[in-house]
Amino acid sequence: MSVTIEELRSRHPCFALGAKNNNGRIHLPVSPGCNIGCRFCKRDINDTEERPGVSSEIITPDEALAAIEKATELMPEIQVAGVAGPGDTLATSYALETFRRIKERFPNIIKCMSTNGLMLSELAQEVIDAGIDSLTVTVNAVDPVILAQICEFIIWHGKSIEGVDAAKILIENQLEGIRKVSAGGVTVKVNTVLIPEINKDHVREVAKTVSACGASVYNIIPLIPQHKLSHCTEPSCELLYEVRKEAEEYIRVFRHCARCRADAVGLPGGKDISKQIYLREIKSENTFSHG
Ligand code: CLF
Ligand code: SF4
Repeated sequence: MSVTIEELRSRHPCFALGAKNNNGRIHLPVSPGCNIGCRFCKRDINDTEERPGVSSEIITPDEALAAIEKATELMPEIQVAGVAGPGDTLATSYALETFRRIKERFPNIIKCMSTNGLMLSELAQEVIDAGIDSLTVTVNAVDPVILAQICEFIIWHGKSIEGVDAAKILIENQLEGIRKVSAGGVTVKVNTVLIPEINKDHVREVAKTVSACGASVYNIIPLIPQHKLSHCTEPSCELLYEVRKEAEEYIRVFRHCARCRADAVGLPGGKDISKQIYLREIKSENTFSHG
């Protein structure tokens, strides 16, 4: 049984819908590869896929369990174990394997996973069976023409697809996946990266659509302009306030996002003990879209 949204609100730092609840999370960087190409993300997907030797940047499921043990001893406020990258959690099998083992070994830890959702519809039952309590899906647009400006390509069953065709497949799988896992009792949060030049007038539509599919919490993350979207601007506080207000007509909005790294350990936006837990800092770019 997944934990209820009420319990998440009091124990999970990313589901505190009013004031912060001062609980912590450990991110387990077990997921190396990705299967889509977001234009704001600097990871070189093909390099990653062709060189599985990049494992020095990630940890194994065994190391993940040891990391939880150590982190919860050092910092009892840590209530949540999350996998948020550095790649996509459903592009490889490591995240689900890690969660199945956490379920056995640490039954009280909240299991949180975040994904781009490309594989979510196909793997929905496995996500439910792994005992995921909270799942975040990053949905940057529900209109393929808008999404094609944000996501360059997808790797779909071994085939690279680009543009609007890719965006259509991604949106279909995200929404169908959200429907299936929410029906299976998993609490779903949706993240949208707010890109003023591309999706600021579309946030309302995303909030309305994902809410109708079963998502219960929404998080709007300001773009960090980089890579192929370095010409775009970082949203102002006023714009962020406005779009949150629009989204709130349809879904509850989370406001304390700290745009965490995939190896963060501690309180989001507060004390971080990742250097005491992980020997190497992972060499990934900012994974803010994955929270
Ligand atoms: Fe991590 Fe994300 Fe789970 Fe939180 S982060 S996988 S839901 S435990 Fe939280 Fe960090 Fe924002 Fe994410 S503050 S980037 S929303
Ligand atoms: Fe993949 Fe996440 Fe980067 Fe997008 S932001 S390309 S989903 S790793």
